[in-house]
Amino acid sequence: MMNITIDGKTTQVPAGSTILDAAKKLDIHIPTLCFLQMDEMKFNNMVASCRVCVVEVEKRRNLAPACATPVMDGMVVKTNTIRVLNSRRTVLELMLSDHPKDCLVCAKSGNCELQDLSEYFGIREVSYSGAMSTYRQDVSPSIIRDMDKCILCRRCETMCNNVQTCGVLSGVNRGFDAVVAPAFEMNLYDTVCTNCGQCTAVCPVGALVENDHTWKVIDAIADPDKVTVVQTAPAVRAALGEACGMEPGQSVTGKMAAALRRLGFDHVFDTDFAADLTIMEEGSEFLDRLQKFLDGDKNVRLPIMTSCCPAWVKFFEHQFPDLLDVPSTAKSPQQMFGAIAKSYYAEILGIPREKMVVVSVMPCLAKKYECSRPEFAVNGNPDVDIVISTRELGRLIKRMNIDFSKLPDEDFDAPLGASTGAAPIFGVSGGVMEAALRTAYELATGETLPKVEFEAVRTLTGVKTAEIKVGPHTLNVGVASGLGNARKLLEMVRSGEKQFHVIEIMACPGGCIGGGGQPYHHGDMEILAKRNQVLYNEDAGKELRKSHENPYIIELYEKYLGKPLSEKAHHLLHTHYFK
Ligand code: HC1
Ligand code: SF4
Repeated sequence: MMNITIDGKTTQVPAGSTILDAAKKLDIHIPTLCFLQMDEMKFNNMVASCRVCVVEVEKRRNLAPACATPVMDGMVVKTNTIRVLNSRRTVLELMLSDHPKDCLVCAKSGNCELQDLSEYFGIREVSYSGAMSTYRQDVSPSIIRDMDKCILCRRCETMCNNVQTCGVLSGVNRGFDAVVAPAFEMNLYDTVCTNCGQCTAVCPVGALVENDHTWKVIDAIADPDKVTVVQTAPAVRAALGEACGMEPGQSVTGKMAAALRRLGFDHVFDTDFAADLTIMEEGSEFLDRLQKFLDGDKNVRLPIMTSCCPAWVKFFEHQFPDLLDVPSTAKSPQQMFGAIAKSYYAEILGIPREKMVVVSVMPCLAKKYECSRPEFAVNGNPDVDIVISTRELGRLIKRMNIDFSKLPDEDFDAPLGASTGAAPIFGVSGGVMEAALRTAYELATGETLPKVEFEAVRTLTGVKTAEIKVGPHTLNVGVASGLGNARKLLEMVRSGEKQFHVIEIMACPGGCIGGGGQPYHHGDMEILAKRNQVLYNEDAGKELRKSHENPYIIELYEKYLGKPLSEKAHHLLHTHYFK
């Protein structure tokens, strides 16, 4: 152990700890900007590039960055001398001298860590002026890159390369021209970017933000010639409260339905309905493949892999093109919902699909890209027209003067708003697997499942494997969240190192609760754990907890689709992948 004294208070920390670690232990606040550490997802950005956290160390000539300076035994540190304060202020002013001052119209205003620090240090003017670096804006369906605002903290690079292993972003050029960009400074859309949005989740400023579509939603609602239908993803209800000023960990399902109605949507539905539908199709596809596999059919490969996460789909299309027959062909719940809304439900309403506008609220930025894929359209009319993130819905609610926390709890509309407990848990890593196992077990054995909870897939760990008994079969299941963890499982499949039967992958660490479009958690992993619990509670509170028991799903098959994997179900609910 190492002894250290900071601002007159002494403590002991293990060797290898930084001054910042020791200060945290002593409850002494040292401001940081580039630094961010999330051990649970193996994210560690310790580049010490911003110098906001400098401190004075006794007997050292230079100030030291607290985030990257290891504690030496007997170290004496001061965090608030005039030299330290002046240095931090100068560093911030230099940063601001090359930073746009358009905070009034910046997407990050109110959530910007640079803005917060400027306020914290009471900076009212910038003493330095001169040339400003300028860079073109890069707009992808999911993300806007505005590198004029980049402060070169490298958090996005750490996320994209170390956690997601996509390798899209890195520092290019030198000196004043230095920028974090894709190779050859290509546009994100032309790279192997998965649109996961995790880079936007860690960007401290407005350099990487979602492509905001809130005004498109307002225009659609205001158009008297359109019928607007909204669906909300499982994970949104676990975090929307945070975007509306409530404490983390509160379920706001009923308030969310009420808010969407107040916003003016004609039909307030739920992606959870389509999650139940996904289980019917994916579960049946799995049982079909398992039987053929056990019968020795050489054309069938296992494991089957879930296909609901569009960033994951894009990842395997780019990185594992030899395994395109492995994922389930089932569309994601978002896209199943759109396809059913614009066929089955448009027919119930007696309107052409072109008159309907389907809006999704998602915790995810890749869903914006997913709905734009050409295979998810009929004669150019997309199944899902507009996707907004949880953050954007929070903004809309505020913009429309809705006092969210005081709203009553309301139900979704029928028929596309009904769901079982299997659906909300889609939003947590392991949830789709658990939902699928509940239905696969009962369809395969014809028996009632003795216990619906599958604890083995319920932890927040990045990679989970388990053996699960389903009737006469013992299934090897794998669950990964975060694309780096997905890569590990995929490598095992590719090499044949382990025979899995089913694998669930979600691109974002922790699953959709940690999606790239969720309210910013600023590295606080407790918030993810609370969101997790909201969704498990929602499942436990439901009377029906297995997708095949959803009466409106049963009705949909009886009246429209026939049975799972029917020709009509294939046409509307399944897809294919591209190299
Ligand atoms: Fe997800 Fe899904 S769970 S992908 O993580 O399968 O975004 O919440 O909506 O489509 O249901 C996201 C969440 C979401 C789909 C479902
Ligand atoms: Fe990398 Fe995901 Fe950001 Fe694309 S969206 S650059 S894959 S972190």
